[in-house]
Amino acid sequence: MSVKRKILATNALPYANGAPHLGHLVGTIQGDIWVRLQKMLGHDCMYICGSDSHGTPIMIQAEKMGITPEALINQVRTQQERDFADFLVEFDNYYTTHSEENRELVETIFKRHLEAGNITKRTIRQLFDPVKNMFLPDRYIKGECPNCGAKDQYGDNCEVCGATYLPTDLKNPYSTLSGTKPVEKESEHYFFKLQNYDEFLKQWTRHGHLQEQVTNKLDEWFKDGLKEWDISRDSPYFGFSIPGETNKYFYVWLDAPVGYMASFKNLCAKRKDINFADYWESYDTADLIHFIGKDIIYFHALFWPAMLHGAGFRTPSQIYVNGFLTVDGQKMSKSRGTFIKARTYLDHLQPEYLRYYFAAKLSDRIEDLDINFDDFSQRINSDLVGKFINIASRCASFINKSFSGKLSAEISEHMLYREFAKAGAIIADNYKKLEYSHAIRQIMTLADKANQYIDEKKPWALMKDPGRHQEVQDICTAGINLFRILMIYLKPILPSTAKQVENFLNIPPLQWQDKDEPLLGHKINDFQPLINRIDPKQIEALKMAAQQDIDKSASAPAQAAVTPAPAKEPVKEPAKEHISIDDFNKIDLRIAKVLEAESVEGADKLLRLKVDLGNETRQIFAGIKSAYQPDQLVGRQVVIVANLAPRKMRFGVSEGMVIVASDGESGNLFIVSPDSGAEPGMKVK
Ligand code: B3M
Ligand code: ZN
Repeated sequence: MSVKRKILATNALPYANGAPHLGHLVGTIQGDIWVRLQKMLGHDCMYICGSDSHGTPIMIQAEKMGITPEALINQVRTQQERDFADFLVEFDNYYTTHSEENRELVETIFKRHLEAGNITKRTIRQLFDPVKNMFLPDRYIKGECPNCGAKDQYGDNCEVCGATYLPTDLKNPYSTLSGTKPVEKESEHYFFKLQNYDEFLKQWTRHGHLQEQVTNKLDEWFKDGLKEWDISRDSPYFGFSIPGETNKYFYVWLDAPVGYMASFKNLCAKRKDINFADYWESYDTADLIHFIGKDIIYFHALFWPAMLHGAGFRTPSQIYVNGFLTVDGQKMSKSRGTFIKARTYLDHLQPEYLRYYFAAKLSDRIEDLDINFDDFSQRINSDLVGKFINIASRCASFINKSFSGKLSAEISEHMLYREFAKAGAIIADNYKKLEYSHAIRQIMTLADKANQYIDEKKPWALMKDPGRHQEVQDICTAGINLFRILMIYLKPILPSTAKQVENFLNIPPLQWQDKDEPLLGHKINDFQPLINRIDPKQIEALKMAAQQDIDKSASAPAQAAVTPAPAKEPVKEPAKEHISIDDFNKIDLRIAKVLEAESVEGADKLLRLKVDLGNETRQIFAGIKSAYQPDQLVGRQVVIVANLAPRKMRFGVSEGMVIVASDGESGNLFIVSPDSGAEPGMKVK
């Protein structure tokens, strides 16, 4: 084995204002697989996390629930810990940023930067809610878009026309907390002079600590120039107060990453064999690895190394960035019915299914990861049950029944065994590089080979000939040993199945290097089915439960209501009435290009379309099957109503409507298309 390394890995700290959802699991599982691999290779690797417990949203959420922020963050932390553990994510410590360790570390870092002249103070003007008596973060201010006049737009950009602006530019602004008109008010803030680290960061970000895509993203930011960072907030705020100040707090994002250090410090107090300085004060003794989502690159790849370096701590060895989770090609969102809580999933499906599915799709690129439940079931049933587990179940029964559980004393298939064992180097390498999907592909190719081997040898046929029983034992011994190697390779992803296999094989916990020595002359236990097929009913039940969760929370003001399925009867022509131009302007008609079209099982009138809307794709269920073959539509441009409220149908969510001409009676339909030259996303008016 290579030299034993000390590694500290962290996962982004989820906010303590809500239950974990499937999106949180992409990073936690990605990190967990990586850490488990390192442990299996014999390295001394720890995985740290905790709740991000400060900030305005947590304060507001607690207020809404009528409890203290402390009570809220404790409650959520317990749930986070339980949910992650049940997804077999093994954190060595799950702590909180609202801790004494964190306060001390944040104060130390702040003081060192203050002394070094990296922090300045100046007065700024901000919007203030005179009723709530507090300054308003941008997300709590809404108003009319200064560009197009659309109502109820957030303080930073308009969802209707896409314009970006400052909250102070909004027309008729109001506080979403009290509904009153905010006033401008002055206050003194602390700023971290990030630009002092321009040279340092340009160097650091180009020295192999980041994925290439991240480095490129950062180059754009460097081009824009690094700016001072506002690190203070006024009271009322839930956070750490700034020493020497009254009513001023550190901004949550200042203390959040320090929470990694605090969580580790807390672990050091519990475990006497590790030492804080080895991991945070020197570059030679350990590696420091952060797993984060793509939305928090700025904080981790710019602010964080600057904060650490300037305060005399080491900078990270590596930051690994992952994309977002989408469900059936859609952003996870309550209004689309694609929001799934971690716990709701666990109520219906095994955690390892999701771990495997994520692994099968993860690479080191920062792409969004889509979960499509048909594909999900198909993957699990075909790979894990049909290929992998099948090897053991085909061989075990012979060994158990006819050879009293005893494996042969020698391996008859040296070549095949060596081939399997040799593949371990490249598979481990793919895990280390986060190319999990490559690793899975290699493992499944081997699984196919093992099944082919058994198919060719036909032990069930040989068993009928009493003179050939030794051969049967040898074939099944080889089969079980190939299975054992595959289990080693899958163990970082399937730790619970691995435990069952260790029981079945009657062996101590599998390590990576165990692949090199076959298990021979050894007594194994009875085989129990280890992974079950997914029944479509389980998926249905999960989807229903997720929808129920959404309905339950639908009373919350920020959620868009889910509109009911459309009436089946053709709509009768209403009496003609004039509408105003404003009425007409409410309808957002857009050019869209059909990317995919297919029939919908169980619906004789509908086609499912995937359309390109310029900067997004949408799914639309259109009642045009009587007039069009799916293939006729692909590539065609159509006109759609782009701002129709999403409709949840039995088959999925429809996010728009295709405009057709029809006489209303004959059933003849004619899609309305633009002249050539039009582009997807163009407005139709
Ligand atoms: N809580 C945002 C997030 O959950 C933030 C991460 C902090 S990591 C130090 O993605
Ligand atoms: Zn606008």
